Amino acid sequence: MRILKTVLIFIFAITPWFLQAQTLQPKPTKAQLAWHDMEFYLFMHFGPNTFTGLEWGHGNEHEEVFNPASLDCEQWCRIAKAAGAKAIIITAKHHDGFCLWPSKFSKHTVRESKWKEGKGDVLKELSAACEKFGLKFGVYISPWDRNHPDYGTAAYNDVFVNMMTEIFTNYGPIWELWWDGANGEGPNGKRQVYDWKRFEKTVRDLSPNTVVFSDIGPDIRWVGNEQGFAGKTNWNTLDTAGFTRGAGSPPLDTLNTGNVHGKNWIPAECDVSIRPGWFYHKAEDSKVKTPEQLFELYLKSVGRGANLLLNVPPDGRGLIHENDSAALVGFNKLKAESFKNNLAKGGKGYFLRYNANRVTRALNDDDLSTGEMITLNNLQTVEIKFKKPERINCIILSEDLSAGQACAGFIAYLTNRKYKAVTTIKGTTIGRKKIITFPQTEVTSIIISIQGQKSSTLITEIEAYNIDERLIEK
Ligand code: FUL
Repeated sequence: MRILKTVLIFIFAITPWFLQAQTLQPKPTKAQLAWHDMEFYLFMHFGPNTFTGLEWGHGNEHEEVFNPASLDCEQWCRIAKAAGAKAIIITAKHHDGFCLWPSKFSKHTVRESKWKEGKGDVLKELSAACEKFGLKFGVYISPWDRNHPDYGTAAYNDVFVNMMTEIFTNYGPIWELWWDGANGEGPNGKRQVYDWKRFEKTVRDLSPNTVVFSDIGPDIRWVGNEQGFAGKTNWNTLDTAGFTRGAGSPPLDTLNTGNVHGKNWIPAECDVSIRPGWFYHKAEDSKVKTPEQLFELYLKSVGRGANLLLNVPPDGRGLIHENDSAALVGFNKLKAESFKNNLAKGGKGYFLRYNANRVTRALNDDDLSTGEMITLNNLQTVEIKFKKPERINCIILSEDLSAGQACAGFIAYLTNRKYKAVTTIKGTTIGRKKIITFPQTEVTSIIISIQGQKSSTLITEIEAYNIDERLIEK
């Protein structure tokens, strides 16, 4: 026994630190890994505020105000598809407490409204439409409730658990659940002490594959701002010990960048609205973000290894406004045109493993499950060698995350025919996707060198593009 112990200690002592780190690194669950591939999806804020012009309803709005006479969830889904989005997350209940489904645990719901004579159910219509259109369905439910008479007492925790149970039972599968951290006063002036442990257990028991978002996860974290950008350094790992949801969450810049040695895998999601407000307001019809602005958001979220949750609030008719749909379609077109012609593919270039001086196909095969492992050593580089000089202004790198996030620093050398670096780009994390844009340069090769890492980096894909100069990140 003692000999075995000595041998184990010896093996541990001679194991390089990066391999030790590798075994200890937090890794994504299967559901989280699949979440990373979702990239871009829509948020929909919808409820009494859509009709009253408020952002935070008081909770005492008459149910009759909610009357989306032409509601058409299939129109929402058609537009989501045309935008290139992969899911829709809806505010089933915002802070005003109004439920978009006829909950048995509230008297402030669609059932009390005049819409469809009280027989309507937005969650039913939207979950069915999402299924029909091949979109994933997610639900935002605010624990803060400015209407419910039990809010501020222990009984409200039962109400909240019961409401979630209704949602998971009647409208599942729920792909993502969104918990807002806000905790204000209820109708009786009291604040609620949320039983988060119980809430989490309820979701895990009812639907273990649902990914749960909040300021600090457990599965997905808030990115620390509502402008839609992740940190240029963006770790998928976060320390949550000692922090709570809402006011007690980690500092905003920590949420923005994550913690390099964070103990938990909790990647960032960027929530941002296509309009100034979260809910639809007629006065904002002329303030919808342009396709170019949406493209910039894409670069600053998905292009920094996070996901983009773009809010597109339906209007009082129950439809997505024409201005919003035009912007979304325009954005998708810009994206498709920008990334149509990967210059690292199609015989235009080939990849070399520099130190091994061999050609590899793993980096331009559109297959994120194949790649090249790079250990920390300046000679360990990969190179795209173009057959003739190419003009480029955008590179995309991808890293395999299944064993954790490794790369902490990289350099891309863009060189000319004489292997002189004409442009040198330094970066930190790569993560699921790193989109780097720069002024157009004519290059003969791109050499990627890893400068720092937590464990060996498995690069899975390198792409090179020449996008419209106006779209380059400012
Ligand atoms: C915040 C809320 O207070 C806003 O109304 C909105 O729902 C946003 C997504 O989250 O915490």
